[in-house]
Amino acid sequence: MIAAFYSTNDGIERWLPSLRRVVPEIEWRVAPDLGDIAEIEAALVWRPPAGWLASLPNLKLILSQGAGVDHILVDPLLPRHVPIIRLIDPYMTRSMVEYVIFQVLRLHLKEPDFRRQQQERVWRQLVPPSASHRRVGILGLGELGAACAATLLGLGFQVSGWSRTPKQLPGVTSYSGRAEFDAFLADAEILVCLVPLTDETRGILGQATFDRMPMGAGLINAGRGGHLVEADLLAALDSGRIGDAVLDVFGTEPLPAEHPFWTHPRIVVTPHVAALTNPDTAAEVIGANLRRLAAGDAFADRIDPDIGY
Ligand code: NDP
Ligand code: OXD
Repeated sequence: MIAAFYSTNDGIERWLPSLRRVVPEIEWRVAPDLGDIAEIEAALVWRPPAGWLASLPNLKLILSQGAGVDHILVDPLLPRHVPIIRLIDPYMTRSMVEYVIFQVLRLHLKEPDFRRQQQERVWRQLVPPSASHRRVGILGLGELGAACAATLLGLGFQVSGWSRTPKQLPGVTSYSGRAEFDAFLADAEILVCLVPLTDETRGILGQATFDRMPMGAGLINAGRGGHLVEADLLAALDSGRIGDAVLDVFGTEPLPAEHPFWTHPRIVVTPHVAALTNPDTAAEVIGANLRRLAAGDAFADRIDPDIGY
């Protein structure tokens, strides 16, 4: 079988050793040197240009190099009949859990305040509540959000979550749908965004949301830059509605050098590293779906392009 590779992030050399180890039977062709495009049956992609997937006439499977698929669905010429597979990799899930726990603990333990105090040589003992009195809200209780929720619970936090469809996760107070959004937000002293970017969730981190959160709440956005209304965050930080924000994803990446987020005293910027794809472990998951394609079996982790994730 022949598969194509396209990435705005990685060269194929980062992937080939792992892909060859897992699925040695696959021949990989890297855009733009695709040879006879009629031979290509699968494509492993990150942010393919509009129309690129549609140009492959016998494409039978689209594999995302990341967990999110917004970079594929944004293509107006997407061949929507071709199955699209997101990446669920336990390694990535673990990475996201580590990132979220680290950032929640930083906010919970008032590390940003101590950092600011240190700059002013101020010795003031601020006392955080115990974890059992800290309410953490997770937007999105899917693969990543549910894993973060479970670990936060293990640390003793009060955890709630919001999803599109109702969930029953032991120990997690679960809300779903727009009707329950305000109730969810009222409890989110630290809000973690882990929803996919869809028409429904674009701009969800904006003034209307911030106004419904407890005064001085913390915000962690590890979803997508498109979730955040940047001007609304700056206003919410100015007013104290949001105390501190941790941003891993941005509308424009890399974040432009002149962007105000870089120097804002209440914003921590990380360069989209919360859960980086690891080709070594990702190849196992991707290879399994390529083998299903060869065998004519049903795929795992297929997304619904009509819902957007
Ligand atoms: P999943 O598809 O497993 O989970 C998505 C969750 O969001 C589900 O609980 C879903 O609800 C919920 N959701 C989706 N739409 C809505 C909506 N309109 N209203 C309420 N809830 C909604 O995704 P993952 O957990 O695997 O990944 C989440 C996102 O994390 C990715 O799409 C990507 O953008 C981001 N990500 C960021 C990384 C980084 O390094 N910063 C790395 C990896 C991912 P339901 O359960 O009802 O379907
Ligand atoms: C992903 C990401 O979606 O890294 O995997 O953002």
